[in-house]
Amino acid sequence: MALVTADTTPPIATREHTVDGFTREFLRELNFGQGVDLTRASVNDKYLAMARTVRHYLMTRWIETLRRQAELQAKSVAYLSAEFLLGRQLDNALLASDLQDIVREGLANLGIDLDELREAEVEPGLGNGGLGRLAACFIDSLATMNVPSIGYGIRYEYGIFQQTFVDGRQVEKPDDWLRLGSPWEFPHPEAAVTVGFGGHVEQYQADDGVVRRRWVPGWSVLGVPYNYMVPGYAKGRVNTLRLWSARATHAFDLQIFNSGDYAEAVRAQTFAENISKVLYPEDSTPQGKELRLQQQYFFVACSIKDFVDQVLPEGYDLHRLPERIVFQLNDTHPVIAVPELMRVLVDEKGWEWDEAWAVTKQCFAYTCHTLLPEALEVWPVELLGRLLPRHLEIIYRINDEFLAELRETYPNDELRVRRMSIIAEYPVRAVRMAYLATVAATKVNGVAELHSQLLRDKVLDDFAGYWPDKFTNVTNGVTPRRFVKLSNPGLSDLVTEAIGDGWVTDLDQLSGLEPLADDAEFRRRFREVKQANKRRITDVLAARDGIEVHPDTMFDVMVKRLHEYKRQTLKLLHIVSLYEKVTTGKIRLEDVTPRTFAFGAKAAPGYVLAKQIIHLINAVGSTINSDPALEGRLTVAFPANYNVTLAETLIPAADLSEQISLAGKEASGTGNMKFMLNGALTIGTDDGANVEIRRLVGDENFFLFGLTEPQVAELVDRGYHPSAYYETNEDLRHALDLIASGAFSGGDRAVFEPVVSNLLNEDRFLALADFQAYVDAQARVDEAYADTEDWTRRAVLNVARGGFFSSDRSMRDYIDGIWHTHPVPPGS
Ligand code: GL2
Repeated sequence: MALVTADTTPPIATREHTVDGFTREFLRELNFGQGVDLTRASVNDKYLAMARTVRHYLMTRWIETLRRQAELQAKSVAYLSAEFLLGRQLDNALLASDLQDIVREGLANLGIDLDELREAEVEPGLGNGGLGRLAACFIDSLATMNVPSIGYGIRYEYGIFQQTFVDGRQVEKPDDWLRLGSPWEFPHPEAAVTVGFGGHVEQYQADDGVVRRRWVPGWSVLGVPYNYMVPGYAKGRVNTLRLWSARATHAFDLQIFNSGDYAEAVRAQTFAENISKVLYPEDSTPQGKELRLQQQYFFVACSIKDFVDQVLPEGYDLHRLPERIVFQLNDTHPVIAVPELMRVLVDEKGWEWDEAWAVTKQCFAYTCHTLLPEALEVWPVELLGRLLPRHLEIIYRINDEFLAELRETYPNDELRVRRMSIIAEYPVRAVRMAYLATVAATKVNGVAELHSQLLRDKVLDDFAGYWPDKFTNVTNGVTPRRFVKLSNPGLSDLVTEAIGDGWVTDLDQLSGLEPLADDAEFRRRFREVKQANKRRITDVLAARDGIEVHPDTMFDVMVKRLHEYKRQTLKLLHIVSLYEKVTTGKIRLEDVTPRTFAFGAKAAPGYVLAKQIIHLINAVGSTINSDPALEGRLTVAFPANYNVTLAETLIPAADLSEQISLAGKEASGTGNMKFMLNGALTIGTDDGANVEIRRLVGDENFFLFGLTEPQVAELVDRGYHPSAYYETNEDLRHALDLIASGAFSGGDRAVFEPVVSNLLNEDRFLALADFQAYVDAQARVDEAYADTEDWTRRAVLNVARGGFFSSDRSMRDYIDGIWHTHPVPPGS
């Protein structure tokens, strides 16, 4: 690698890419970094030393990437996201540095098992679910594709809570992910920035004689950046993820401390540091908490300041900002960045409003990730004005001008104008962040075709009517590096042997597997891989959770956050119904396809019904699992604390992927894509990206069921009465009655009464309406599974036709349709 590209550039130290070279570096880190010798080193010492050694091997590329970027000032993407659900870092770093074999051998020579050290890594759970994991996939793809980009987010001290089960009930524990050290981050306290809050706005006469307004914050905090490497696969760029940590501007008040009031002395410090203390655990249904708005403003203010003052060269003409950056707003969480950039340009740089708005409007693009009305963030004016008074003024002015523009276009339609106002008047006066984002953004995108269509037709229909060209779709994707190459080495090897390894960066090449679906020998080997993956998860579940499963059963898997709209209850009703029929002799056990029903799901701690559903799944599971007659036939496996690490072993083992949300509610889903790429067949509704999965894989290779979105809308309009389904469907009635009878709660009928009565009386997401269709689809699954060869053929076709769901393709769509950036390889 050419390290010196200009005479004036000093060389960057490199590492010898050999077993001996690695071993030397590793021992050096252990001795000089950890301060221990090999004989006394703990597993954590060895893990930390190895992690640091591995990151050294990526350092040249990182420094080179940063240097080139500073030199070229190529247009970049700043991905603003309150969540980055990274998962473990080590494997990805080993892959990106091409060190896997070297490290394994080098460690083995020292008597160390790489796998033991891999297990020591605590994953950074800085996200709730799909939205956060998507951000992590996107930055992986951007680095691999050599696109200049930076991720900006929050370094939560506590990530998504650790879930445990006590008597089947969810109990949350703080996720102290930093406690054993965090070798992947690079703190830069010297680059801290100050962020203000509260206070008031004042008028003053500027030097040029013009009367201006400025914000006088009441208090402020420091944002300390922590940099993470984002290494692209195979010699790609090493981009940066910059996460902000809040610190107090003053450690504590010495005078108060001296007077003996210790708690009071550190109060301000505690208050400031609370901002980045913990990730809010609500997925898709945010609560309008003040601290959450503080978090949002904190990280976007830090990021904009960082970009303008640090990343851009000194004296950069901000009128040209859109040539240099696009801020991608990952959902509404970072939307306060819009008035913040306006404030910087107007108040701090002294620009005219129109000038600033013209530039600001070109710098943002907005991705919406939801269809649930309760997930569209709205901030009461009272709260926003108290915390960010100047921003509220700016939002009002943006809105005033926008409404004036609308009145010109729709002079006789005041109703429409009010509907489109950024400020809602009811039930309290509040700022609609999705509307603000839509007004400011160059493009607004949904995350799957159906979702983008529903955004245009329903959620943001007035805006789509006004700005038809602003709206677009980018279907989500997942990184094949983490979710195939690393998590499913057996399948990766088989695929590479068949079609070469180009698929890792060009997933469309998987289509080369298509003819092999008809090759009996390939199918046999494909099945062997699946079987080995089932054995692997069987071992993991036994060791991790003490759960016994049988690798010879069909693995039927539903892993995602617990939410009513995702309808875990639908799957549960199917299981209960099956159990009821077997135990009452309505069907013979020999006729039941042996299945392992696997669940993984966290419920937001304040979401009472979701937690009751978790309890019910566990209760049904323990009844079924302790029935000796069902041993090896029906098993329910619900490991606690589903996270990225568990996903990486569970998904490759799945035969059947459950994607059963009510049509029109799941924006996209990304788990559905991971299952497909790992050779599971989907049972699913016509929702989110399922629609595209089914179109690509073909109807015959997908188990479709349930109401379509228009049918749902029609049924709800007509008036939905869940009890009618209970009354007319005998199987459903028996299943619900069994739960209500206390059969799964030691005879106590009260325990699950709320779940049952919610389904019977409310059932917001129409589980009962789709029950029969779901059960029928499951019967088709059984039938198909019985033909092993044909099932494998379909599974191979799922892999072969899944290339579209690479996050590399998503990135290409964003680049072509929204960002208009260009790749810049590190050494170019
Ligand atoms: C989500 C959607 O619910 C999910 O369907 C989508 O795949 C992801 C990523 O686009 O975004 N929206 C959301 O708030 N969360 C999601 O997972 N948490």
